[in-house]
Amino acid sequence: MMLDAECLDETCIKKLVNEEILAVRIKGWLAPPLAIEIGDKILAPGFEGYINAPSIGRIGMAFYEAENQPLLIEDYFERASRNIAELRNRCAPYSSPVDTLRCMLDESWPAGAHLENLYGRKMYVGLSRVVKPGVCFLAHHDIFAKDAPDSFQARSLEAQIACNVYLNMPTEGGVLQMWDHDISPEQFDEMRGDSYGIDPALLGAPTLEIRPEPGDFIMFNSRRMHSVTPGVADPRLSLSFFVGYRGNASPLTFWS
Ligand SMILES: O=C(O)CCC(=O)C(=O)O
Ligand SMILES: [Fe+2]
Repeated sequence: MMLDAECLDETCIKKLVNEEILAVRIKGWLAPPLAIEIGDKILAPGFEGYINAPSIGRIGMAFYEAENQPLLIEDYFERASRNIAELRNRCAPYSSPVDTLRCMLDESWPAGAHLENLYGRKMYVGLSRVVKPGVCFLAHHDIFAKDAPDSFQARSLEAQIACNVYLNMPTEGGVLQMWDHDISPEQFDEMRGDSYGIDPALLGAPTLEIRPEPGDFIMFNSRRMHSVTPGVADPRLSLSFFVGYRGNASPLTFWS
């Protein structure tokens, strides 16, 4: 169900998109002390809460926060390039781990990899997410076509992979949980009501549990249900984006 890999390569991406595995972990992708140092630099100037999940902090804006509302979508695109530069600046003099991963995806995938575009505009990539101690990141799935239902670009994805670099972790908890069984978008929307997610207890025992460590890089099938257990004492900081797959001959794309 989970593969421990040495590096990001074509084989592990294919196993994920073919649903042979739920997740791939590259342990110590960044040296833990470097991950923590970059994490401190990212947090130092402060951050805001999600529009639709205020107990979870973030730097940058995720496309799914726009919830298909035209003014928020405009806001998202208008801030995209500034938000990309913001992460770069916060990481300096180190390179942004997201920039490095963008290069590695392009280098490892034969057809290349590039920034996703939607409605003819470049998307944002490189969201920093902060989950405070005691907060449960509710169970949900991430499906691009649900966030942009009128877009051919979004509907043409054959698979969607969530990518996370973990920079800081709570002393306990903060476990990524995943479920193998599918919940249809309609069924999930009915269960969640106005909330972005559902109580993980409603899903029964998770198929896979991973407690990331600072420096780990994890990719998983974002169309399957997943959640994060509450942490103790320290905030859980990760850099997060999605990778879209449209067949072996097409470039991968990335966005947050
Ligand atoms: O922080 C995590 O471990 C997973 C976050 C998540 O929901 C995602 O990347 O889609
Ligand atoms: Fe998610």
